[in-house]
Amino acid sequence: MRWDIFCQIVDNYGDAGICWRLARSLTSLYGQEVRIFCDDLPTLNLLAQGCPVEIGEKIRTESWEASFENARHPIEPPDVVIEAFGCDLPERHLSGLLIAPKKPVIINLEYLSAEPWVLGFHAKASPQAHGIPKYFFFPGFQEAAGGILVDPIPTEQFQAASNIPKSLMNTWGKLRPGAKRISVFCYPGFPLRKWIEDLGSIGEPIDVILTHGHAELLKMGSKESLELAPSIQVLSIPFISQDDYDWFLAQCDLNIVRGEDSFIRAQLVGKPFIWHIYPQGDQAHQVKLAAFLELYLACAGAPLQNACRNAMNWALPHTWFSELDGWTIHAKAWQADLLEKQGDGGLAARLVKFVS
Ligand code: TRH
Repeated sequence: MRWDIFCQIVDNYGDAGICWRLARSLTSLYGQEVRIFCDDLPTLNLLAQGCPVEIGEKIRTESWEASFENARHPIEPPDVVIEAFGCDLPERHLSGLLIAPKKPVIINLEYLSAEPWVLGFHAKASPQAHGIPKYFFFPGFQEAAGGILVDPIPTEQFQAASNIPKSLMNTWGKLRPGAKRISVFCYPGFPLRKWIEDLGSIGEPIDVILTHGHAELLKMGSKESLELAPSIQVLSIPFISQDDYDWFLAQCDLNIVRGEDSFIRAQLVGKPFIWHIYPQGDQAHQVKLAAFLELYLACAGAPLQNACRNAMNWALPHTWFSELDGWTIHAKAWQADLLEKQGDGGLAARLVKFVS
C-alpha cells in the first residue's frame, strides 16, 4: 500500500522521531511504500540521517507544501493517510483526495498513553463531513490498544558493550571503569544542576552523560561551573543517530528520557529510567505519568515502588538510589513482558492489519 504520513513538528525531535520510526518499520518490515510530508524538513532529516542507507532510501521525505501537488495529480492517491499526533491535513491536499478515483483511509494517530480510557476510543470511526473514512488509532501498552513502536528491537548482540559506535568513541574513552552511568535527555525547567550535584551525596563513582544541548542548560564552562563531588564526572555527547542512541541507552545504568520515543526506547533496552514527561499546562501529564506507573509498577514490591516514584519526582538520590539493582531486575522483566505483548509487531504491524 501507499502511505502518506503528515508530520507537523510542535517542538523538539519527537514528532519527527516517531514518524521516521514508523516509516522505517512500514517500509523495511512490511514492504509498504511511504512518503512523509513534514513542515520542518531539517529536523526530519536530522532524525533520518543516521538510519541505515538501505532502509532510509526507501522512504520519501517531502516538504509540507509538496503535498499540495496532490490536488493537481489525483491519479496517484495514497491508500492510507496518517495525521501524526492529530495534525490537520492541508486543505489543498484534502481537496485532491476528494476528487481522487479511489478514497484512502485517514488515520488520526494519537499520542501514547497508558490511561485506561484509551482502550474505549482506539480504532473507533471519526466520521467527517467530507465522507472520507477516518479512524482514531491510539498507541498503548495494553493488548487492546494500538501498540507501541518496537522496531528495531535492540537485540543482545546489538547491545554488546564492544559495539561502540563511531559517534561515541571519544566519550567512551573517558568513562571510568566501575562507575555507574546515567544518561540525561530531559526538558529545560527541571533543576538539572542541583540534581547532578546531589548525586555526590551517594559517594559512589557516577559518570553523568549529557545528550546534545544539555551542557548549555547547565551553563557548563561558564563562571558558575558545577560544584561536583570528586565521585561525579559529567561528560557530553553530540546528537547521535536513533540507533546509536539505543546502544547508548543500553550501556547506562539509569536513563533520563523525555518525549514519547526516548521513553519507549528506554523501556526496550531493559534499564531503569526516569521519565521526564512532556509538561502540559493543565497538568494532564501528571495523570499520564500516574497511569503509566500503575502499569509499570503493578508487580513491584513496596520499596521499589517508593524508589521509582521518588526518582520520577526528582527526589533526593538517597531516597531511590539504593534500589537501583532491584530496579534493574524489574526493568528486564518489564522489557520481556513488553516484547511478549508486542510480539505481533506492535504499532506498525497493528496499523497494517487494521488498514488491511
Ligand atoms: O524531543 P522530544 O522531547 O520530542 C517530543 C516533542 O516535544 C513533541 O512536541 C511531543 O509531542 C513529543 O515529544 C511527545 O522527545 P522524544 O519523543 O523522546 O524524541 C526524541 C527523538 O530524538 C527520539 O527519536 C530519539 C532521538 N534522538 C536521537 O536520535 N539522537 C540523540 O542524540 C537524542 C538525544 C535523541
